[in-house]
Amino acid sequence: MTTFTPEIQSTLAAQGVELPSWAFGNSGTRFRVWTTEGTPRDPFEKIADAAEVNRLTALAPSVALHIPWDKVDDFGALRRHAEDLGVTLGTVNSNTFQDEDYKFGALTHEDDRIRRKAIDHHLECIDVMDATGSRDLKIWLAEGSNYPGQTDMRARQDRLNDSLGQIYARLTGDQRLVLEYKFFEPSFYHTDVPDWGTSYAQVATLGDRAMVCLDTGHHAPGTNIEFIVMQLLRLGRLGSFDFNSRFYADDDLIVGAADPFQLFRILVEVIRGGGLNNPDVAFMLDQCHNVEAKIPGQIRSVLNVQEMTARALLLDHEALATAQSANDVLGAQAVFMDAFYTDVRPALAQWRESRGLPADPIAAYAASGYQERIESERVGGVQAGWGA
Ligand code: AOS
Ligand code: ZN
Ligand code: ZN
Repeated sequence: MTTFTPEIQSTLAAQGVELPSWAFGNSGTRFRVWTTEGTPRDPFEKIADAAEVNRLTALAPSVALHIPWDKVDDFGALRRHAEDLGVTLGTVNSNTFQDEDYKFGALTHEDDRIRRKAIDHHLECIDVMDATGSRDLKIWLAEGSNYPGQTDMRARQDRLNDSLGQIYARLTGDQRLVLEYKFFEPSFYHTDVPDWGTSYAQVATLGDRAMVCLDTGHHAPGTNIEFIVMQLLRLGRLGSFDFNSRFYADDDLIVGAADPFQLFRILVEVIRGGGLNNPDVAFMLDQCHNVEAKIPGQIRSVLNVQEMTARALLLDHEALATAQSANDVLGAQAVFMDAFYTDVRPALAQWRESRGLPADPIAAYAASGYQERIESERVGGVQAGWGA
């Protein structure tokens, strides 16, 4: 069986992956939102479910919020509730994609009234961050156009920059603005922040506390995502990951399910670039569990990240560097694949037990009675937010 050095063990022990509150709500596709028994009825119950994932894995110390989906009267109370359950409130995600006014844009809109409304929504999100103690404001924009000639793409970049500048100016202390990119959807001809280069160009003008968010599902098929990870780390602008996996589009499936090798390659570059357990690079999930059970789905997800991290930590960098500098193509590839093919699951199970955690967190969840309890207690759970 593989053994982990004390150094690898302490690196693994320090790992944390932020869970999205929306992963615990009902979700689906544009065709149907499926209901699941035991679905949380409010943000407090979403936090409780997220805390259960952390209790069984010690891997999920914080929960991301989405505003207004997670709007409550008293964010201080939500924060205390989270802390009582051993987790913290993390990234605050804004939402400018479900309001009639934003049909033709929000932070890029031509109409000053609508653009002002979108900026004010972000300022409100920063008020929430002040109350929750959150550091990051994550902005994903559903803006763009469907037809060539429909809009002035360049003027929209200028308005976007002005809007982001106004939002950034409201941040205080160690708060950050993190701008997510996505190459399509809901617009299909052009998207206002389609790629890492545009996100980087926008945030670089704002200041040091403006960063790029890389969602692994937001690239064209075949894109070398680990190259982007390497470049953003090199430039000091990789603020966060939205981890998930995809087969075709922005599928938001369990991270590491579609292409574990890609997750491994990304983690190799994260480690190479000093991004692992680096507070400047937040690891988050951005997933929806449409057909699988939600809490075990999140447990599976954080374990997948942990397993690929362990494999990436086993990469023999010395042997790799030797092969690389000798242009030993097959030798370098063999070293790389040796790490990828190492089955770390038995060693991780044993290590978990040595730390007082269940060897098999999914089995422990099934045996805990938590699912039965929430199914009997909660009736009328909420959607993740789509259409809510
Ligand atoms: C949308 O595609 C993005 O991934 C965003 O991060 C979004 O806010 C998230 O999926 C929640 O709906
Ligand atoms: Zn995302
Ligand atoms: Zn997405």
